[in-house]
Amino acid sequence: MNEDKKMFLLADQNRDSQLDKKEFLLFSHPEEHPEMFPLILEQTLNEKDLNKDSFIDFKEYIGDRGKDVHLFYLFSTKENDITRWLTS
Ligand SMILES: [Ca+2]
Ligand SMILES: [Ca+2]
Repeated sequence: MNEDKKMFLLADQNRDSQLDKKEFLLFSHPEEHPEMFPLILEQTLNEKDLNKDSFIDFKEYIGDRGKDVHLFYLFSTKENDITRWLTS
């Protein structure tokens, strides 16, 4: 099942296969509705968890964004704990 279909089914709270106004808001702005959070979380995990171990580690979290600027920044800070964590 694709992601939009899952989102649609979860938003369709009375299961009539149509979205009324309230349900459409759930579908179009899921991040504003707590009942949609489990699905957002699942989708975000799937997307970010590159090695599929069900955890998002820091490298997965920063992903492509962190390759240059962010890594340089992190390694050049005095936050030794973060540096150790990244390199371990
Ligand atoms: Ca409905
Ligand atoms: Ca992972």
